[in-house]
Amino acid sequence: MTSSIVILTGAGISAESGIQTFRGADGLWEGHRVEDVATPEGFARDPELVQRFYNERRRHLLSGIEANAGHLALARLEEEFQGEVLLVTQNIDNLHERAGSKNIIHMHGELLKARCLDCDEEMLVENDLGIESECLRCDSQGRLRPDIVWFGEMPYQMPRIETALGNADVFLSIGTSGLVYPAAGFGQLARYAGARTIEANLEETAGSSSFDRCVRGKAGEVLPGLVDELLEMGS
Ligand code: BJW
Repeated sequence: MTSSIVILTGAGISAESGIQTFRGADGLWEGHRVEDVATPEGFARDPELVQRFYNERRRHLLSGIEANAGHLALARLEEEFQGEVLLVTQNIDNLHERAGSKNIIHMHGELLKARCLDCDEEMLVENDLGIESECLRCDSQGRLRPDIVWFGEMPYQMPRIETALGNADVFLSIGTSGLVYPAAGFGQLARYAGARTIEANLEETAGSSSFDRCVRGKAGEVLPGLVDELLEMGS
């Protein structure tokens, strides 16, 4: 009997909604050096460039992008499964929420949130951020940063994630290249702790060998069937 499922999602699950993945042809990094737009040092060097990068992505997300069949299948799993489903996403979009998932950890932060470098207040943001942006709590100007976990920073809620991985009966990894740690190590952690591990991806990844089963195909096409299987195992 399966009573606890932990799911990890990456950029691949949002690809069918029209959000670019990071690595690969036409990826989000193309035209940008990772060190310039995804590190605290890059932000300190050129905050305007970094704000522009995330402002464009925020506008794109709010421009009519919708959740796809993959997001909807995972929301159905959470709704209908008799046990615990924890969805850990590396994505900073809000498509899982829009599909109806509730028990979510955004381990790499959220595009629609900003954080104040002075008072650490976290706030919702739908408009562009810039050097004139003011903190709603302490009023300081130009001290808001996108609430994103950049390279060298600690991802959010790691103790909660590690506990869930240690207790999982099934670990399902979807649409992630398995190149960025600590998420890239979750499959192995869960497997050592006794979980059955499944990877769903278009292609083989750096982490494929640490999964008991690999399902190849687009998330929106393979997840509805995989969710049916998991629901049967849990009943
Ligand atoms: C589909 C599909 C479809 C496409 N259907 N599939 C040396 C060794 C080991 C580690 C390190 C090292 N040097 C430094 C590190 C640590 C570093 C790291 O991992 N670096 C590596 C690059 C080497 N990690 C960190 O710094 C992290 N912090 C940290 O480690 O803190 C210390 C710590 C210690 C101990 C415990 C815990 C912590 C922080 C990482 C922050 C990552 N941030 C980013 C950017 C911010 C978010 C944003 O701007 O959006 O997060 S980087 C970027 O990569 C983004 C993503 O969330 C992340 C993962 O990418 P993802 O999702 O896998 O996307 P892609 O594009 O790579 O892959 C897409 C996949 O989908 C592909 O496989 C496709 O095939 C597939 N696909 N269409 C199904 N339709």
